[in-house]
Amino acid sequence: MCDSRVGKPYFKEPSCMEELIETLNTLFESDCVNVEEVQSVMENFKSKESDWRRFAKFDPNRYTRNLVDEGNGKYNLILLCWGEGQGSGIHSHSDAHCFLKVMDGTLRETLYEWPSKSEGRTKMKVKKIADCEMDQVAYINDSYGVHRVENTSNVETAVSLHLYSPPFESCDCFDERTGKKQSVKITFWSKFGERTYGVGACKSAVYQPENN
Ligand code: 2CO
Ligand code: FE2
Repeated sequence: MCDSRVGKPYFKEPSCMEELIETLNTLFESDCVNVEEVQSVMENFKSKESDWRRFAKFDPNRYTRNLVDEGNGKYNLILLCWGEGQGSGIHSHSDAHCFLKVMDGTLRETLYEWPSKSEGRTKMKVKKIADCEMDQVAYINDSYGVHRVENTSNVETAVSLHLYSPPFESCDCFDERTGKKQSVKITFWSKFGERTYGVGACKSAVYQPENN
């Protein structure tokens, strides 16, 4: 991971999803991810429903993951749609960078410490709880801990845009009561605005093994 770059170019505010993707593609040409720079580009992209509507698919039972762009193989850009009260299980991020921008509603992030060596027996410890409002960008990687994300509202849905780099296909999920972990395969509810079908495709909310 690299944090600084000499002579870093100035990126103007992306005015639409296409411009955001263009800028991200430029940023990820280098193998050296500048976290602050990506975060600032995503923050400067102001949420307009017209930009994300065609990717926004809700499921009454669980949150959905909808692929927006594959970032030339360097990252996945995914729109997550959270119905009222829906949330993820506690999960890690497979050594990837994870940026989460709220496009609509509010999301609560609960950060936990990694389970101790005596995993499987101890209740997981909460490190921090933070609410993320529209247009804010949160960041996590495995060195921060593991987290759960929830739409705690019972009356409003929420939508968020996530960038994962490098893209990953599975992660670990944790049982809050014991810290016991389980590997979970990640799937998409839709790709590029089209519903995905096939084995596993409909199990789109990946991180809720307790509910599967
Ligand atoms: N990582 C979860 C997912 O991709 C969402 S929580 O934000 O990182 O389903
Ligand atoms: Fe996550």
